[in-house]
Amino acid sequence: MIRAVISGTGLYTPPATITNEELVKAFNAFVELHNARHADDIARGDLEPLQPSSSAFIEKASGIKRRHVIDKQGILDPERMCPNIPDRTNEEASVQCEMALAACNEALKQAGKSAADVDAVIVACSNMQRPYPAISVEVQDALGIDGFAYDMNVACSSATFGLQAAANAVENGTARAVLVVSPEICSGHLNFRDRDSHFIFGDACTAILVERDADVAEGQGFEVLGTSLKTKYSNNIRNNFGFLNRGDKEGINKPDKLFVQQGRKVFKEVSPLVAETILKQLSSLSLSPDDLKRMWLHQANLNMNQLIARKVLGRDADTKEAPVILDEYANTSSAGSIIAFHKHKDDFGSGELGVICSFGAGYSIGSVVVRRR
Ligand code: CO8
Repeated sequence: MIRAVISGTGLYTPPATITNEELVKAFNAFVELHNARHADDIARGDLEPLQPSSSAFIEKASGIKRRHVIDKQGILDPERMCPNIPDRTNEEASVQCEMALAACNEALKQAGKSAADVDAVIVACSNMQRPYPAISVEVQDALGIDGFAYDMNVACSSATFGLQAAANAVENGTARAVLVVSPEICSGHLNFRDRDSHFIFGDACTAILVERDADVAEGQGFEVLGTSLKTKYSNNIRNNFGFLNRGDKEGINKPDKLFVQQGRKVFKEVSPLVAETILKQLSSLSLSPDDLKRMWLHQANLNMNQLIARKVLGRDADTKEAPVILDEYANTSSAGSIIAFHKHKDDFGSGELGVICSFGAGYSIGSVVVRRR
């Protein structure tokens, strides 16, 4: 029987960073401008003044200290509050393709493989720069892979759902090796004028190479023991941006065409679902939580991760057991749990076990149990 193995991972981190203090300064400058422009409406009581943001709140409520972004200047301009990412010609590589290449090349190098060893590319992320041709086919072409590629989107769970698709393809023989790439440009769909969420996201790209066990040297990589996916419909994390927007007279100008969430409800509803999914999966693999050395959890909120880890382990987890990268990266959607895995896996000894688990919009949960070979 063919077993799927994660033989390499890669990460592209945009060089520009924005601290909470910088973000809050820009937001508060926007608030002052907005309130001054609407001073008459506010004085008449027709409009509530916007309230300032605070970096102390952001760090306490989320654990986020800074984020990496594709463009800093546009986000911090109080008159713009959106990244500057100019269109490119059809002959130039797309931004997502460029990020994907950097991450894929690192994953291939880590695995000691080349494009000739790979049959498929899955670009799995929350937002695609364009509908077609698929970003994945562009990446496939740029890498020189003779095979197939497709894009998929399951919001924050895109990478883990992509991992299941890759593991299935390898195990059923439809591909020798698959690259799962998650170029997340979350700043492109974040409403930087919304106090409740302007601090939540950052940009990054991860790549994972999944190969069949026979092609990976003994003792190298992580065997995929099992994948478990769960979805449950909810409007609590929503984005109504889409190809039919031009059919509405307001087009894309309404705030619901950007990321919107009921953060409290998400926290309360998703945390128990995630713990339950992991526990069920461990039980189906005849494993117990004590068998896990590490949980590489989705990186949206530090308090949420601590609660989930406590629910799974029955006690508090330390940062070795549930590593944190959201302080540095913020929420990078589906890339988050993979960044945690990429950065915190090298101390694993043969036979040690861990779980990669994502959760987010949909709701969607993707859990992947792995064992170091
Ligand atoms: N500064 C100061 N005060 C603030 C701010 C701010 N920026 N924002 C809110 N407050 C105030 C509120 O007004 C409120 O005041 P009051 O008590 O007087 O009403 C108080 O602070 C508390 O507000 P909240 O209850 O909203 O604060 P929480 O403690 O719940 O923290 C969080 C808010 C951080 C949003 C938290 O609820 C959270 O992280 N929840 C989980 C969210 C989550 O996991 N989401 C996952 C979604 S991501 C996903 O699936 C990917 C989708 C695709 C991505 C696309 C790219 C954009």
